[in-house]
Amino acid sequence: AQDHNNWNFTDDSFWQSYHDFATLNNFTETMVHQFPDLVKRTSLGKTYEGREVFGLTIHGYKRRDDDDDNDDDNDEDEDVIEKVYDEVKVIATSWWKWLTGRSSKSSAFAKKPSKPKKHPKAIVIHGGQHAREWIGPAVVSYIAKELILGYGNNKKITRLVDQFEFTIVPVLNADGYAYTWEHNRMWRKNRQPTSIPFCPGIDPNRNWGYQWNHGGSSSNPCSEAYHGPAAFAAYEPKMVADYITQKDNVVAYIDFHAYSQLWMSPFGGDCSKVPKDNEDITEAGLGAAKALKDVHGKKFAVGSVCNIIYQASGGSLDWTYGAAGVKYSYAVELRDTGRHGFILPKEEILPSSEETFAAVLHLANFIRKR
Ligand code: ING
Ligand code: ZN
Repeated sequence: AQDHNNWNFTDDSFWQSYHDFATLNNFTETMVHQFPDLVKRTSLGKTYEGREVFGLTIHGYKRRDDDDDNDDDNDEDEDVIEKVYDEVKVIATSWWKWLTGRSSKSSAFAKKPSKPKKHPKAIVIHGGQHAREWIGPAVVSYIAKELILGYGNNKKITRLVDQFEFTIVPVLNADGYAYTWEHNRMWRKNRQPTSIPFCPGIDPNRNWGYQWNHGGSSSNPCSEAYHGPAAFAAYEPKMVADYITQKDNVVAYIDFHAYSQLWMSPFGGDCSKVPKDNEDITEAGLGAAKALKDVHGKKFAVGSVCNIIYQASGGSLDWTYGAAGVKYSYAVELRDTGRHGFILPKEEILPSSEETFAAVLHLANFIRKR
């Protein structure tokens, strides 16, 4: 009711207020129509109440796939090197012929092999796993917008969008999100029925199928952290897990929550377990937090879910890392640190989006250079 339907998504004012599920869908739909070569709309599936959960996949049509492109600004340099290489080859080949009277059979001057085309590495980002954490969908939509509008205009963004396929899902828990707009602003879980008729809703972030029900979750359907009757009984974690499984090339995953200003890594369920990639994961996380702080000065602490907030099993990043092998798996608690909590003022949406976008770019660039 608070939202209207003729927004200009390139205008800052859109990014300075919260939007309902229909309007965010309108945004994704519009992006696909305006940038059909760059953006595709992906349906992850339907929720219990029948809402379709949409994501945008964003990937550059130049499809460079240049994994060994290791420097910061060497795009032109590479073209020059290629040209020099060709010239040297011509000269060397003719000298060889003059010396030996034969054409070159040497593989040293064979044409530089073009790399086999492979499907790009994927980065999956979503907000809105928890209904009341409205800053998540806002920030995540903004990230999609920046990647799309930056493509072809901003060199760093262009390179990353050419290199990676981004899948961005603004609102994962669509039923819960709609419920917070229409009935109860503080609702957290999804809206599917439980064994107790007056206590609907599974906590989607206690229902993922890696060490499900191993502490830090509840078997009581009336609890805010109800882990559900079985792993992946909730629609939302199941649809993301299926999506990641069928892609099989996901290198990074970020699940945006609020609030507390934390950049968190696995694990949440088992506090004694340390990821085997912990050094890289932490280095990338610290870099992301620094990139974030450089924008508006906000401090984000970095560490594992279990060490930095509390034990919570059945969380998203434990599954993406532990079961799906997504090396850079994170859960991020966005602004603020508790003054406003879930009811973050709309004046903070744009700054929060800007700083988080910087962090995501840093992470993608970190992975690109590995
Ligand atoms: N925080 C998350 C929660 O589900 C979390 C923290 C993230 C736990 C990832 C486990 C895994 O409790 C909020 N604010 O929801
Ligand atoms: Zn949350």
